Amino acid sequence: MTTHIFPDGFLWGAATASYQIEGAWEADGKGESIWDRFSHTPGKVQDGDTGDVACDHYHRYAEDVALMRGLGLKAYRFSISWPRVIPDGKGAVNEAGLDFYDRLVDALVEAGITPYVTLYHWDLPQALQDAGGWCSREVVGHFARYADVVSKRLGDRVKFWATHNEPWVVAKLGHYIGVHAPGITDLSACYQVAHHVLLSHGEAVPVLRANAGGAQVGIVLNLSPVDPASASPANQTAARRHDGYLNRWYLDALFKGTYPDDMSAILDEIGVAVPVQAGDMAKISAPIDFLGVNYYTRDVVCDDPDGAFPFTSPGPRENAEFTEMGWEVYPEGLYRLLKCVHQDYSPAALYVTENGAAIADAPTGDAVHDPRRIAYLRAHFKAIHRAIGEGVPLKGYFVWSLLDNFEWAFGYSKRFGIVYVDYEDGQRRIPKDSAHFYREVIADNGLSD
Ligand code: IFM
Repeated sequence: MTTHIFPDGFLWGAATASYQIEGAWEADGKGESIWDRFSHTPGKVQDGDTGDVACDHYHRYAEDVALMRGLGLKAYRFSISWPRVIPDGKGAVNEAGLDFYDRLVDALVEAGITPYVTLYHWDLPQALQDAGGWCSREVVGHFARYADVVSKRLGDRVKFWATHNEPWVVAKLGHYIGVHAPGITDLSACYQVAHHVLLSHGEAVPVLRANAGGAQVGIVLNLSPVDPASASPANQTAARRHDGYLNRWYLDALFKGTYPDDMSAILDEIGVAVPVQAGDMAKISAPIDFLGVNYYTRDVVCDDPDGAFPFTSPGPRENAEFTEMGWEVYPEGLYRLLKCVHQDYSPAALYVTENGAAIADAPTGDAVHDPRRIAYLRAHFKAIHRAIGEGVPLKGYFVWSLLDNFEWAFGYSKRFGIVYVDYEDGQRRIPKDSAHFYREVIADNGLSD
C-alpha cells in the first residue's frame, strides 16, 4: 500500500549534464571547452579519462529519451554545452549545435517529458577562459548573449530554465582548490568568479523571461546543512563560518541582495576583494521563480586555524554509511535543508535538482542489483515527503543521475546512474534495479514504508 503520496503533478525527473554524457567533443563545429582542455592535460583526471566520448549521448539521445519514457519520467534536466552552440563563447553561432538541442527537446516533448534546461554546467568555451574566464567581468555579457541565443531557439518549448549549476563548485573547485577546470588555485580568483557567475545569472534572468513566454526561471545551488563536530564554541563558530562560505554566500546574495556580513568581514581581514559594482546586487537578487537544490550529504566540521579557508576541517562521523564519493548517507539533512531554506529565504518554489549516490555497481547478466541506491532513494523520498507535508513548496525531484557518466576529476570511476552504462560493450544501457524501483514510485506518485 502506498503510504507516502506526493501532491498531484509532482515532477519526478532525472538529471544529467552536457560534458558528463554527450561526448562528440569536436563534432559538427563544436568549440573546445575548459573541460576538454583540462581532461586532455595529463594528470588532471583519474585514469586519464576524458569526456571525448562519455555516454555518446550526442548520437544516442533518441535511445536515451526512449529509456526515459520507459521509466515514466515526467521531466528531464539536462544542460547545454555553450561551446557547442557558440564555439568561441562570443562570436558566431554554430547552428548545428543548436540543432542538436532542438532535436533533443522535440524528442522529449514528443515523449511527454518536460525539458528542464540548465545553461551552465561548467563547460565554459576555452576561448573565453583564454581571455580571463569567469575572473573577467566581460564574461557576464557573453553569458547573457548565450542565454539569448539558446532561449530564442528553444523558448517556445522549454519553460523551465536554470541559469547555473552549483556556482560554489565553479568558484571553489575550479579556482581555489584547482581540482576542476580551469585548475586555478587562488582565493581571490574564487571570489571574483563567484560574483561574476551570480551577476551573469542576474543578467540572464530577464533575457530568458523575454524569450520563453511564461517560463519559470531560477538557479541551482549545491547546499548542505552544516553540523559542528562537537558542541565546543570553537567548532560551533567553525560550523557557522562553513555554512556562510558554502550556503549563505549564495542564498543571501540571491534572496537578500547582500553578501553575509560575517563572511565579508573574514574576506576583508585576509585581503580578498569581491568585485561588486553599483547595481550588481540588485541584479543578482531580482526575483526568481524557483530555487534548485542539489543535495548529497551534510558537512560536519571542526575549527582548524591551519585548515583551508574558511579554516575548518572535516569532523569525525560514527556509525555512518558512506557512498563511493566518501559522502555520508544522511537523508535527514535533506529535510532539514529544505525546511531551513524555506524558512530563511522563502523561494517561490523549490526543486531537488540533484540527489543520488555513487555505488560500485556491476552487472549480473542483464541486471544490475543496487539495493544500497534503492535504500538511499527511498530514505530521501521520505525526507522530501515530510518536508512537503510541513509546507515546503517543493515541486519536483530529479535523481542524479539518469546514466552513469563522467564524474569530473574522478573520470568514469564513480557510478551515479540509475541506468548502468557499459562503456566497454558498445555503450550498452542497463536499467538498474533502482530504475525499476523509481519507475514504480513515479507510477504510484509515492511509495510505501
Ligand atoms: O556529477 C556531479 C554533478 O555534475 C554536479 N553535482 C554533483 C554531482 C556528483 O558529484
